[in-house]
Amino acid sequence: MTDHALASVDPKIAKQILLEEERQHRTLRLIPSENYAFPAVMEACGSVLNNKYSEGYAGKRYYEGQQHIDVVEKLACQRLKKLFGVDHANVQPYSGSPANLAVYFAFLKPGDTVMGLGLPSGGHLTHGWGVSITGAYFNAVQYGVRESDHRIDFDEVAKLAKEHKPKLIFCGTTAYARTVEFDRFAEIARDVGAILAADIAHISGLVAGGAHPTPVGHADIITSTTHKTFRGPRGGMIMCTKEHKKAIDRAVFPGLQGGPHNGTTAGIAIAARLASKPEFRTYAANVVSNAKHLADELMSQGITLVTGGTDNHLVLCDLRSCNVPGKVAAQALDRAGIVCNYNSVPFDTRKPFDPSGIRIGTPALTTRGMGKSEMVQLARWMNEVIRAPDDVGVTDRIRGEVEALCDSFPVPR
Ligand code: DSN
Repeated sequence: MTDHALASVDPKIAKQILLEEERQHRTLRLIPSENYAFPAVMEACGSVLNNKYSEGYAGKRYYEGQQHIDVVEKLACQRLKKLFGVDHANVQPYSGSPANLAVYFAFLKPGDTVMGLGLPSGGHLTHGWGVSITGAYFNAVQYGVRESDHRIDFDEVAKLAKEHKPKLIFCGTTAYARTVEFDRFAEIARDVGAILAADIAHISGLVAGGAHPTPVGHADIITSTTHKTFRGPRGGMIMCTKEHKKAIDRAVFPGLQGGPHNGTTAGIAIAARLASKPEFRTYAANVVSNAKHLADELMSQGITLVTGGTDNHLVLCDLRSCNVPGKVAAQALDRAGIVCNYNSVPFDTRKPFDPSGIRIGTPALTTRGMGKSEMVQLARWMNEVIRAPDDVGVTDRIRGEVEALCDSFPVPR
């Protein structure tokens, strides 16, 4: 075998990977959908499994040479079934959006009605938002959050469901700091005969680790990415009850995709194994307690939080009372080594590309082993930067302090 080290084959790309590795080490990663994958997952993703085509499912492939891939895929499915307590798991979706598209393809025809949480209320593009194919090809009805407390308005969900009779209801969020009440969604879906799909992309690690109620027993279909709180590879998965197994499998392949990404499949299997360990339950609980500590300290610094706190891994800051647009704050924080994303807040009057809030979360910092005192310190740094986003002295000083903290909490390798 010839060992062509990346640095000699493509020094430009090698350099950027090295710099990115350094950036990930020297900054505080607060984007709630990001994390550090388990090192064993990274190893599997870069393995020879990349080189194999495997269209079909274990035991029924369109290519020979599946002796090892079949074992890997079966292990991934078995482990997910056990971990989440579901009848069936499909690990082939390339990521969360294709997983959700497969659900549409399994149950809806173009023009059929789907209901989902609107993007400005913390939903996802693929839950029927207008600019997504799901809003363009289906009759999408969007529910929202209450203006008074920014929590999901179940009266509105029930009313819209009765009025529009959707075939499919999506629940699940990308910018919502509160527990998703799957039981209440299930009751509404049952009343109107809709399929309920729970998109747990953000919280699948919390669900697996017992830090968020499970949708199992409430939702017919569960979709997720595998790289967020779950700490697996960039990928997707769909879990479902027995009755929907065939429809889901067909929708993924041959409906939507060709060959699965086998390195990713192995990564999902590894993440599922690691997520079943007691340490992962501790991790999931710590993600939530860290988010609460961060939220509490931000509020005591005078920063307004949407819904006034958090139940999960995520905190949505409304910066209108600080008179700083979300993007200005996010860019200043980035200069200080604190990486988050600007985000709309419910009923935002600013545009999505220049909104009023920032979205932060604790999955990655918790993976690095940070706890309460680091969260308190972080909230204080954030407050200083948000109050003086143009003050280079402040951002430079905090950047140095952030780097010192990062050195004490190395990223998993
Ligand atoms: N990109 C994901 C997030 O950041 O929440 C959703 O797709």
